[in-house]
Amino acid sequence: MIKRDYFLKKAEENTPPLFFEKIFPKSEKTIFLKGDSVLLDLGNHYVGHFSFDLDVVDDFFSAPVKVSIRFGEDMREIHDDHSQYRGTLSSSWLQEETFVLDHPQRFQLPRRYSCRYVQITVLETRRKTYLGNFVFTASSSANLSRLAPILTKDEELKEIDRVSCYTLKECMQSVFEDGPKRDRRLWTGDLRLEALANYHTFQNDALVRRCLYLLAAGDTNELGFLPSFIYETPRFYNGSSFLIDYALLFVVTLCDYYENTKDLQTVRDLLPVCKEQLNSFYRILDEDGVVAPQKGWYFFIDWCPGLRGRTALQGVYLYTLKRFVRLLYALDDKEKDFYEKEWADRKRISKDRLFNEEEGIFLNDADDGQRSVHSQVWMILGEALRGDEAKDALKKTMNQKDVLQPFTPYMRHYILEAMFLLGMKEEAVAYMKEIWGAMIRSGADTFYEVFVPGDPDFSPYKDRMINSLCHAWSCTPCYFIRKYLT
Ligand code: RAM
Repeated sequence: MIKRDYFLKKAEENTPPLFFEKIFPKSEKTIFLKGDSVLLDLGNHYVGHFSFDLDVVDDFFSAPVKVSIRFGEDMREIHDDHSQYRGTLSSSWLQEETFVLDHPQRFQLPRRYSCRYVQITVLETRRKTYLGNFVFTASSSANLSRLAPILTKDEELKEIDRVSCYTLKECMQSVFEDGPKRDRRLWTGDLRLEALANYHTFQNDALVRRCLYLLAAGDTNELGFLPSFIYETPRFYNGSSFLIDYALLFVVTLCDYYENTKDLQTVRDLLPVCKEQLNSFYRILDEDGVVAPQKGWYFFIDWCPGLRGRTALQGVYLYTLKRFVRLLYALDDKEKDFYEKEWADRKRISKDRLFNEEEGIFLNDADDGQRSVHSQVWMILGEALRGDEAKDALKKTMNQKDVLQPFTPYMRHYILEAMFLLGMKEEAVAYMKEIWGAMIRSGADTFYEVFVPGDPDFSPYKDRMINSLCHAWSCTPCYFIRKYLT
């Protein structure tokens, strides 16, 4: 059997069952005339299908009934004027649909939605019209009974943990999705963080396994890197982005997976794919031993506008080597020494070439003299910088003017990871409260795709309406809290 078929078969075998929950929102209105509308509140964020009854009241419909239904992850999305949408992503992600219904019926909308609020507007009808028996059938592949109660006494952390777990649950469907509103698909960078949180919460190891096989089934690009996302419904299709940090994080995800499951078979199947990712990176080093710039969108790191990312990307490579060496030792793989030496050499070379001794931070011409938190964090995680020197570099850059700061909870996760690595527990707790706590204080039911304190309208896609308000990569406080703080 060719490799892709085998990987897809393994992915298929690990398809998770979905758990369903029915929500019956109360409606203050059931009889509608043209132009009437009602707002339903599900009481929390849910992902699933919506249905209702349409019926006559005192006379049969003399013409079809036209309804518009809008789903909002928060109330702003209910009030947004979609005609003003100017974002870079397709407006078809905006959750609003119009239907023309000919007869009385129970109507189930064909698509799945991600929302807390549902607004129904009758755009056209010539008779009194009944709309009622509203049901939202929510789905998730997270088994809530596996979630252990949390032991911390800190009420704010408890609340942050609750919303984190809930965010993860919403994104767990037939794959670990990035966001159930948008893009509703499996991305490697999101998967890595969801899988980490999952080991400490819902423990659906089969779902991680499925996602690893799905990504491994992808066709690599001309440099040998895996696609950063794939489509799986109704059939497998290769994603068209090849972000190098995400390709490396595939390797890290397998390392995490092994440490948490000890599933040797999956690791043996996917080890060659991992080696290919690292070897591909090695091939794109320049004469100084630093990753050479590539064509197009070749790294992600964060949605921070204008970010130069070669130092951070080099750090991701070091971090991946560190983790991979640990895995190879556990497997007693014959190439462990080779990768260990590469990690040691590359750390030294990276520090010599990219670190600015005078300022005590990573600052260099490879990134056009740009100062960023991102560079420090990834070099700390890769251990090119350690101990007090590492702490200083973080302190000199975090929350400093003229230094680029993270824009996504994804990048903020890696700040927390660096803080825990450096033993900065108190700072990490304060940071969780400052960022994730602030999202809750601003009314979040689930954690967001992007969060910039003081700038609620920021969007990497040039229009806030398209942002995802339930985004998997923001779910990891539950991982940190449960692993390090209880
Ligand atoms: C966005 C997605 C996803 C992320 C990529 C890089 O389109 O929301 O979460 O992994 O960008």
